[in-house]
Amino acid sequence: DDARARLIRQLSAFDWGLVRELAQLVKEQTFGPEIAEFKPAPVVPLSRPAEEVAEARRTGEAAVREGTVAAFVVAGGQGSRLRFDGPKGCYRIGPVSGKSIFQIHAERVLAAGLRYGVEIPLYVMTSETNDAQVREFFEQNELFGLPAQDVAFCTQRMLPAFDAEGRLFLDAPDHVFVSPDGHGGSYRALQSSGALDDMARRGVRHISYFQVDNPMVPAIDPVFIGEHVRTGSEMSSKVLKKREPREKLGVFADIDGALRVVEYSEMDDALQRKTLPDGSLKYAFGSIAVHAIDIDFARRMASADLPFHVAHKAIPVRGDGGEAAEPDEPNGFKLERFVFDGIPHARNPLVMEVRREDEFAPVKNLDGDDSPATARAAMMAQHRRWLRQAGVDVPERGVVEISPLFALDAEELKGKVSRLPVSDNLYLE
Ligand code: UD2
Repeated sequence: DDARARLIRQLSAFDWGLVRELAQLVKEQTFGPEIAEFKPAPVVPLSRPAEEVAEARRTGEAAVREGTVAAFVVAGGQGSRLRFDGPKGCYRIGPVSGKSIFQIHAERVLAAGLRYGVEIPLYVMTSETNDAQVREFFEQNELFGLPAQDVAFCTQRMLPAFDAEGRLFLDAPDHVFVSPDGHGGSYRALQSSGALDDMARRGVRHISYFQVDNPMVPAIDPVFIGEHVRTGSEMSSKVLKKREPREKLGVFADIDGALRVVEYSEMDDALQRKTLPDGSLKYAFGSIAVHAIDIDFARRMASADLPFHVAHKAIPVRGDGGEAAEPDEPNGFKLERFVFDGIPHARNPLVMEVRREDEFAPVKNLDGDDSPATARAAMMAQHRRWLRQAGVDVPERGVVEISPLFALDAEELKGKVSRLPVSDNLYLE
């Protein structure tokens, strides 16, 4: 009876209109990622005049100082590729300190607030799969020093997966398999949790959006915010030069005058490798999933009919013994919305280039590319560079880490450091 009650409770909470729609979508969907050649979107390049950058910085700093910017980290994903038992944000990435990714993000928000003399709120998106763990982690760590009124959580929606006939999966006798509805669910999560209202009350107008899996991302980037504000963009995005043509990053496209992201999985090999007459890569820039989003725009997107993307995945199913097991081969279809599908609806969407070595080292895989090892190496290389720029002689070997609470960038470090004792194991806080 208990099990039956549980199952009925879960089923009663489903939005059946949507479930039917999604089942239909799965039944009708055709696979074929191939998208025809398209025009790459214009990018605000790194190589613009210094005065332009300075002006953007001034505008952005003023916006932050006035309290119009909030930080928002999406952390509702399952991080299955990392095979880490827990929310990805709890992964201890600090090369010396062993700080978690969440701590690093939170300290960047705190440090930016101290720098600009304002309380910057941090909103964290979780999903049913990790919400309790994430909240508990923040509480255990005393919100990493952030005041309680400056930290808020919102939880994204879960959706069932379907087989090719549009049927649901049971992963327990009394439970239908569900998974998070994609980072595109963040608009709705911000709205339904009251986060957007809370932002409006505080005078926040722009959201600095980033993914939990990138420990190098500046939580608050005045230059980016400044470009976003001064161009009157409703949703802006950061890109960088791809490491190689097939790097798994979405590409910004100008399709019939509208800006949109073409996911890497939608482009075939030949298209990804396409070159221009001068031999350079046609789709040279990749999205690092960092956005500046206006709150009024987020509110609009929360009720917009953004598309669902269908992914063929291995769905855990209940075996004869009652235990759920993940099959070796994909057996079903998950549906997700993507945050960047908002971009074609935005006024003056802007795309800005940044340097990889300054802000992108994602933790996706257990080893190899985009793993904890490559992220730590990139973080240490950045901190060595900052130290050298500050006139400190740092050895190539050894472990180096600079806490966001000590310095957020090379400039700040320079101001604080005259002579430092340097050892093999350097940690500055
Ligand atoms: C994403 C982008 C890719 C590139 C790359 C940069 C997509 C489809 N692709 O690739 O173009 O920008 O990131 O690192 O987004 N998340 C949630 N809820 C969900 C699903 C994901 O919060 O329901 C979060 C998740 O915690 C993670 C992030 O979104 O921080 C990225 O998700 P992913 O690992 O599915 O995206 P990925 O690496 O394929």
